[in-house]
Amino acid sequence: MHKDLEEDAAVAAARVLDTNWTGRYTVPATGLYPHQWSWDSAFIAIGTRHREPTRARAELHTLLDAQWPDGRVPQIVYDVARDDEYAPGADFWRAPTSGLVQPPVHAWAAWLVHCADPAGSAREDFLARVYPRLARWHEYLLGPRAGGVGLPVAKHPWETGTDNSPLWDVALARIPPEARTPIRRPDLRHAGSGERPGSRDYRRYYRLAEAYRDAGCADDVPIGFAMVCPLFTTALAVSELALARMADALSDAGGGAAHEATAARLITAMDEHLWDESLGLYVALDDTTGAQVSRSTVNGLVPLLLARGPAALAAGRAEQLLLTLTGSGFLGGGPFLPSTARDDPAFDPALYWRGPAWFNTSWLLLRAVRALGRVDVASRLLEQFAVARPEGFPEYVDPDTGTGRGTRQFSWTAALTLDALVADEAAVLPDS
Ligand code: 9WN
Repeated sequence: MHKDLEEDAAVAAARVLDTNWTGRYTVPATGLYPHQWSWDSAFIAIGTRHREPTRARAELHTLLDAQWPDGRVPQIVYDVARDDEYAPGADFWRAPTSGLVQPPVHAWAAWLVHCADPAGSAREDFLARVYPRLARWHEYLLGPRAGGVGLPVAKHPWETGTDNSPLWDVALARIPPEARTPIRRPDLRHAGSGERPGSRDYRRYYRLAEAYRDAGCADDVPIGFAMVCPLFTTALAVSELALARMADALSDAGGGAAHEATAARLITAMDEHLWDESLGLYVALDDTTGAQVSRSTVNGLVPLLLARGPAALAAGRAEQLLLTLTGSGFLGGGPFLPSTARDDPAFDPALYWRGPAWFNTSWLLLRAVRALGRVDVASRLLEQFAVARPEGFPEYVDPDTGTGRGTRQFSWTAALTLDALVADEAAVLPDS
């Protein structure tokens, strides 16, 4: 991209983030998502750290302030004054936060935020404040949330962050499409119905959320949905490696080695249970049946982040992932990285996580290939960030045309565009 255009895009991205900043956190989008979302705030902090590191730290503190006593970091922290603008809301959960969670990218984000401004971080005691909370968050995922093979399970599609990915179809089909709660869809005021999950999906989403809520959000009560996801697992492994860096920086004797050992255990289990040789990527595992879900999605490419390092994928896996990433199902079949492979039967270029190219997943893969020195693949992925600004920082884009889809002025699109353009880190986790 031309230098002036890059600067323009960075200035425009910063404007989106400023508009969506509430004073304590950043909403994902002012209309569609008027509260604080868990993994959004992590991605937002990753972009914000370049301009406003104090604000990036505040973003993470605000989220962690909502941590539950059992360690979980909630999917949504509600602005109760705006409860009628998004559903389900605080009234549904009968609590100021959702009882669900989202992928644990937070410790990784916190480490990147720290590295962007070590002096400011030290002044605020940032690492010492967030480290114990992040460690407790991971203990929750590795304790009450551990499934049969020891990897954390998502108990609702919303917890995966990739809500209507075909990875969840079989498990979701077991949930009756009937909920007691009347379903409101304020989301359809802000995005086309062909770009959002359908009403049958929503009835199941509500049914599952009701079951979880009515069980007191206890994890020892089966509710019919428990899925192990390669993206979620990778986020946790990278975040464990980030905790190891933090432990070392805080001179927590033994902490670094323990977190590295946890990351290694997660990666070994993922290699053993989630690899699909015929698809050439990682897939989901249904913890209820023990069956793999052999669908080709971007979630299964994300483990490429773990290609190298103190704990890394089994030999040969990274090379196979790169072939799949550049093959016809993904970047070899069109300009942008689809959420669901082009050759998967569910592929739909407009429908949410069933085809559109999202910016967080492209950023995850960008970071992975940059760390491997694959500038050729990195420049392909950067093409998506070049359309972010002209398309109004959309939530996702058509993977063939780059046309914006979903809502606009979307915070993580802006934040990760900023990061993709200005960050020059060639490592998944910088040293300090
Ligand atoms: C449910 C906020 C969130 C993202 C998710 C994305 C979408 C919500 C929804 O928006 O999910 O959490 O209503 O569709 O799938 O990844 O965190 O941006």
